Amino acid sequence: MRLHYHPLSSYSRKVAIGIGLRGDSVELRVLDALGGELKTPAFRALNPFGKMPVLESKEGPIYESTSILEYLEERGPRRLLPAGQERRARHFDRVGDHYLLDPLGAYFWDKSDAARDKALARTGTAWEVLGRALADGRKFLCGDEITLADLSAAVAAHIAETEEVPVPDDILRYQERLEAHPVLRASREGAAPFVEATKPRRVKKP
Ligand SMILES: N[C@@H](CCC(=O)N[C@@H](CS)C(=O)NCC(=O)O)C(=O)O
Repeated sequence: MRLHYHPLSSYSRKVAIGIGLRGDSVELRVLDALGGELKTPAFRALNPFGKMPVLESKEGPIYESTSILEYLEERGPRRLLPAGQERRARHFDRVGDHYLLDPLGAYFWDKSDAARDKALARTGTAWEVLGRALADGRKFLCGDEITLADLSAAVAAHIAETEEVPVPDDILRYQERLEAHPVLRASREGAAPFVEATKPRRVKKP
């Protein structure tokens, strides 16, 4: 299997982290995303929506980050959707995608006041929701192990930090617990040079 991804892309990072935690043998292929590869007919044949990541599997291309991870989990071993925790894990995965990664991803590229206001409002509520879910002292959203519930939040906390979007202290402590894991640390380190290099392209749109 081969994952077409980019170390800067938040949804790519979510899937690459999931694969790293699961220990799947998947070749990671870095797309020339900044050079326009997502718009090519060859890439559109893999994902008609032109978005990364995409997993090339023996059953054909699979896109949508959660669908890719569910595909891998269905084939075992169960690692990101532990028995008895599936509903909770899927719920926080949805919260993380819609209210953290999407608004932060938009603000990452478009530094308009509107994009910043939306990112602040959405992430502010999402951090409160996650804070309440962690308030019983659990290490991660589903307990002692990192699961699907935590992946978008982990990537989002890093993007919020790079884009100077406020993150509450309880979430910063959660982020520290997440990034103590070598797979999550490697994801941050892989993204960092691209975050820096793309800064001149990430400006307020006219
Ligand atoms: N819902 C999709 C979102 C994927 C997505 O938005 N990917 C971004 C990179 S993080 C992308 O490919 N953006 C390029 C574009 O929209 O042209 C998923 O979960 O995989």
